[in-house]
Amino acid sequence: MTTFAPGFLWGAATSSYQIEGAAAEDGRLPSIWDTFCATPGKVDNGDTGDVAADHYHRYREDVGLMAELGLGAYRFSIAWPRVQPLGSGAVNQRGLDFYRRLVDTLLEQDIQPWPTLYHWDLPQPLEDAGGWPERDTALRFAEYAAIVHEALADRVTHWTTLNEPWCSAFLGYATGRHAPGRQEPASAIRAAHHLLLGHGLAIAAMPEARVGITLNLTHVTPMSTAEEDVDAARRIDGMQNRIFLDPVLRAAYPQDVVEDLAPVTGFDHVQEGDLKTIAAPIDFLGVNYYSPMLVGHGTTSSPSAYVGSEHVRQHDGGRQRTSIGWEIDARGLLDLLLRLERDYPAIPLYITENGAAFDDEVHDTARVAYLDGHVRACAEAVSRGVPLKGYFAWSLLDNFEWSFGYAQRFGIVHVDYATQRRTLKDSARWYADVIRRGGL
Ligand code: PNW
Repeated sequence: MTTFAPGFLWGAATSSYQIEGAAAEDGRLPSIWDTFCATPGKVDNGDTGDVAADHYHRYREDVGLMAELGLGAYRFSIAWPRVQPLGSGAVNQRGLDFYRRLVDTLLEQDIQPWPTLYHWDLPQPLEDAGGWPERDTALRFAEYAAIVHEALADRVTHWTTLNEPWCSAFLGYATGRHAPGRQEPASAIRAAHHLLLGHGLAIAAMPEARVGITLNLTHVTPMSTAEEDVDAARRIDGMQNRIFLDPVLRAAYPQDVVEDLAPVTGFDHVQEGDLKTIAAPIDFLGVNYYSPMLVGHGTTSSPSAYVGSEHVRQHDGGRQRTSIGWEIDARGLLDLLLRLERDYPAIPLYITENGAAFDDEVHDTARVAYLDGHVRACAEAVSRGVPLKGYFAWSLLDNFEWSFGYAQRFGIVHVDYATQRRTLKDSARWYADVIRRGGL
């Protein structure tokens, strides 16, 4: 049997726009995702988050499910456009009240609330003013963080500033696959910086909070030992992992990344003191891992998410894929965790997302196998000295999977969107068992 230390934290994760619905209720105004979904051709099937899993009205039932599974923690995100509908200025108490009710309901069940302040729902007026490529957005984010922190600091201990700034910056402003759907490579680099700056300023605005940031990191391997393939892997590692890890944990952008980006930007948007702000001490690093990357020299479909490294091609590793098309490789998670401990030692790590999209309604054997393999990789990492403190499955519920709409299902709990009926999948029962036994 593979067991984890008694304090190991077992959780599940969701995000506001993906589950809440109630898009126009209690004073919430549009975010960039409402606008994006309303733009024809952006989201499969024309799906939107207007109703989603209706969690805004069903949160009590959903917390009940969490209790049934024995979750120690629940990672969710707070919708900025509920709390500050215009992105600045007036605070909407009804929006804050929803999160107070949710947090209280979690605490009644002894489930630790793990809020994330930003999981991609930027208030539309801030995008109208230029969005993340503008420095002012970082200042607005810190103001919003202070508001939420003040409202919930008495009941929340662990705070996450951002979820996956890579997606916000590079899918939002380079490929345009995510909201706001812009295709401006140089803006994406500015967006990445202002997201990081927002993270640092938010920490300063939340005195005495235990804080972290969640990054979507991966293990990158070159196709061959040929110099140009090895260089391709270095570049992708730079643009996926180190461009966020180094500023946060080493107070500097990686020199090779700065050089690769020289044709795109001179980094003149970086002001004196920014890196010091960004490198404010954090208490944990959240790691979202789904799939590894095998890369080589070549060309990608343009526009690439890897700004400045367009001559890189992703290769097929020959492994099984989930329904969303991502290759399954738990070894990649182990390699990633070992690498983080080697290159960025001592920072406590949490897997804040890991999971798989499959179609099976309830008897989701493939998802059980995916989760089992990845939880085993976590155990192996811990046994090899990685300071991994917890694991959150993505996702508690089937939900709005961004540009794929409702077609891709990541939940361990099935949602029938016609009736909003929740049904535990086999993976949820398997997970409850893992939690109860403290291992596999
Ligand atoms: C993450 N990509 O998103 C998010 O944090 C979740 O909201 C999401 O549901 C989950 O992973 C599954 O997709 C990603 O294209 C979306 O590389 C897209 C990518 C990566 C992560």
